[in-house]
Amino acid sequence: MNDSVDAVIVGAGFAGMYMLHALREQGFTAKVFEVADDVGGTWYWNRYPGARCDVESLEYSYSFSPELEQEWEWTERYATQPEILRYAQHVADRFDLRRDICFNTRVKSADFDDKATRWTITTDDGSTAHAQFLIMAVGCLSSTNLPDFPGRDTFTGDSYHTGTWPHDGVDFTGKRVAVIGTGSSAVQSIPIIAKQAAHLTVFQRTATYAVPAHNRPLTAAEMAEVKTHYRELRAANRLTMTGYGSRSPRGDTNAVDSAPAEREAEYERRWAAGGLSYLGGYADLLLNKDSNDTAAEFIRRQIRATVKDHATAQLLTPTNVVGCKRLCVDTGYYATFNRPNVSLIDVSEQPIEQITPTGVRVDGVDYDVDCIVYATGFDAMTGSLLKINANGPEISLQQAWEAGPRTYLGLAIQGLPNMFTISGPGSPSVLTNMITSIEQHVEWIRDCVVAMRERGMRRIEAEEQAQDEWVDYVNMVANMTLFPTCNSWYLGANVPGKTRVFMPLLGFAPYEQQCIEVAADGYRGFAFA
Ligand code: N01
Repeated sequence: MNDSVDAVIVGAGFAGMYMLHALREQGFTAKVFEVADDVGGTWYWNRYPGARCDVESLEYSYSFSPELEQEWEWTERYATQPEILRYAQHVADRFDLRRDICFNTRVKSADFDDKATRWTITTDDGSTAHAQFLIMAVGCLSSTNLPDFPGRDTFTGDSYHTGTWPHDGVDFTGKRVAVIGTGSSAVQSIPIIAKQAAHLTVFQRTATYAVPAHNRPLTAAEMAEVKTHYRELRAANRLTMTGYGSRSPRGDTNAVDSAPAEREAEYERRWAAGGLSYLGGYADLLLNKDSNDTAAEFIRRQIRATVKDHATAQLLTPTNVVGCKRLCVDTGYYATFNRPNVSLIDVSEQPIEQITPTGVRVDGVDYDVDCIVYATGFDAMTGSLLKINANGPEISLQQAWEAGPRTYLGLAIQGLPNMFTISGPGSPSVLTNMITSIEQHVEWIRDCVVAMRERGMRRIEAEEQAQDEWVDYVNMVANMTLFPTCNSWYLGANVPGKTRVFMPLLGFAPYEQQCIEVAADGYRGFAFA
């Protein structure tokens, strides 16, 4: 492969793959570096039992190629990890992407040479590549968070993290298993692990809201219906706040203004339909605590009605704002705690004291197990970016983000010229259908570099004032909502020592419009040379 290209892309997940394709289509040369030995990003790594996407498969898929859309057959309402990985592999083959992807290669550092207007990218095997543009497609949830529990390395059994699961799978049959964490990864894996294990002990720091998936096979008729109207569906999704779910539109009235019986019927309807659209019942669910309480209380009642043991039900019942941590989508999560081989340990007041050679110690009590599953999430949105030692002419990424991430549009960072971040902090990314957000970013970056080429410009950098205003805007929007009220990974609160900043921007459709306007206004807020 040529070591000098127009663009180096870091990561071969859905963002990196489409970025490569989009640049190639415009006649640019590009090279992708990927740590894994295949494409897929998140869906390459997260192979834990029960892993599947909680955005419906007909929507969690690329829209850029109508042919791809028509030929790919999803089998279930929510696709499993293996099926999504097969889809990513199919895309790589179909668009002949692999010839420009260096697998098994980690980017260690990147240095911008202002005179030459190009980046030198150094990888872990010591080789270098040169590129005018550096495009970070590293994923928002790809740097695992493994808490530094005292004694963690002394455990003599097997340990796993849901985000780096063994490729051959794990058979828990007859084993005593600990799962630490109760976020989405745990909610999906716990019911399956519980069926295999001799005993499962779940260590919960914060109780979780989960709505039923009601997953099922897709019928030929519904596939045909969507495929006939795919363009309209994609366009309608891009007009939503989340980039998906237009088939189950968000209510435009406020929960506080609705009669209790009406609200109950609406929550029942959405609960029966299943999935994340539960939170779309009313316009103000994440704006008004009283409204949120009505939606939260409905779920709490479902938990109490499902879980037979009163004390366990109490422990499993969340008290925080529903949706301010990512809502989970489950298949039998709460009911799993009715099994005689499952116990729940509260670590909210007394944190995990120690991992011992034989298990987990909490409040002086030892829980001996054969395996520990860390379902403890990710250093989200910034973790993977900050692992790369990226140096602009005067400032490094680490310095620029010392007090938390700062970007312009979530796409660019002042001080790091000719570098773009796909679904970076300050853009809607993790609050949306990731593929919709990825496509929007890829297309914006593609159009931007095409415009630069047409105008004979080689250097682009976010202006400080535009970035400052953007950061203020992202914060202002977040502060209008209930999102900052709980310790979520959106705020970096799950990683000890991480600066507490609400990282994503709410609202896909208004954001896309802002990006369009910035471009139409001659890329307002960017300096060119
Ligand atoms: O991670 P999480 P995840 N001691 O951060 C607990 C996406 N995703 O991998 O809540 C004890 O949500 C932590 O406790 P607390 C989705 O966007 C999507 O499950 O911080 N416990 C929490 O319970 C999701 O939101 C899908 O108090 C500790 C858990 O570990 C995101 O990925 C599937 C602890 C971590 O939960 C991340 O989900 C899976 C400690 N020291 C994931 N540290 C679908 O599409 C952390 N915890 C369905």
